[in-house]
Amino acid sequence: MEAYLSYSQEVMEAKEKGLPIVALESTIISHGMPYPQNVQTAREVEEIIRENGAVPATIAIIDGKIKIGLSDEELEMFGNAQGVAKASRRDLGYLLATKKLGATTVAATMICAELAGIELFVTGGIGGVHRGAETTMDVSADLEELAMTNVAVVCAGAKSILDIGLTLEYLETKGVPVIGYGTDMLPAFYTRDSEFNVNFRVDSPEQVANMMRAKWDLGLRGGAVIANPIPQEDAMETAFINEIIEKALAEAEEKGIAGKEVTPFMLGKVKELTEGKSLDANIALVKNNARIGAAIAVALNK
Ligand code: PSU
Ligand code: MN
Repeated sequence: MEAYLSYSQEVMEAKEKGLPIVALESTIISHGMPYPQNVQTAREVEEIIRENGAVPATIAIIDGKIKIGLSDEELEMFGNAQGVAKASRRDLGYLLATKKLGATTVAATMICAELAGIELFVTGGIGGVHRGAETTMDVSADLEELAMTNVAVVCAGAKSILDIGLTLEYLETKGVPVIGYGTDMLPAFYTRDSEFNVNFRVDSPEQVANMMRAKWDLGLRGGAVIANPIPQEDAMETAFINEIIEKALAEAEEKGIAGKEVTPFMLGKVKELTEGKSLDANIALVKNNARIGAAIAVALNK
């Protein structure tokens, strides 16, 4: 297994010294944001993690290896490359064997983080149960991964391009705790609130760390969703963003977008319809998550 893993210098040293490490995904870089904001954001997020006492490990599939931590050149190449495959659980073997570029989703990043011994992962939004999933069966592999892989995921909640209620039901069935960081309400990515409550509210990094430790000490497999609301000043107006999401969903349906294309299509469409405002919100919330995630990684490391 170690033959497939390739650590950056920084992450290797952090492992040797037993420093807290935060995993970061790469689908957000290749499919979630346009170049060059993607690379710039990735760099800034890494820097925020360092400033908050942890070591960032951006994960991607490059040249037949699972890279745990990217060099600056690799990040630049990856963020600007054409035809990078979106890599979830099912894609890992193929992409490694064919030495193609792969951008790890939440599911694949969790798998790679666990292989590398990293317990905490920061991202923007997780995949979930899509609206209309009762007929399309479009349920993100992220949810299954949360059920079985021991990595805690800090995100800004579930986006309302998804069916948030069904996503919560699925997570409940699979025994995945949904934790509100400083909130009782599940945040909906662009907005601080949704119509749904979280399972548990926690107000400090130590509480999150203690909860994860207790779960894992018991041998209970799986991760947790740690939902951290977007900062007030960066949040979008609920009615405005919902209207845009409805439009984007209608267009996706009309065009017959399906499978792994759905989420990237929706993100791109929402950005277009908000004239870039959704991208600004996305960048702000990821940075906010990086701050909290680093603090949780530090607490988990104690
Ligand atoms: N949500 C976002 N930005 C993203 C994604 C989701 O706001 O970039 C990406 C993540 O990598 C997530 C993936 O794991 O989309 C989910 O894709 P799917 O729904 O096809 O499982
Ligand atoms: Mn899907």
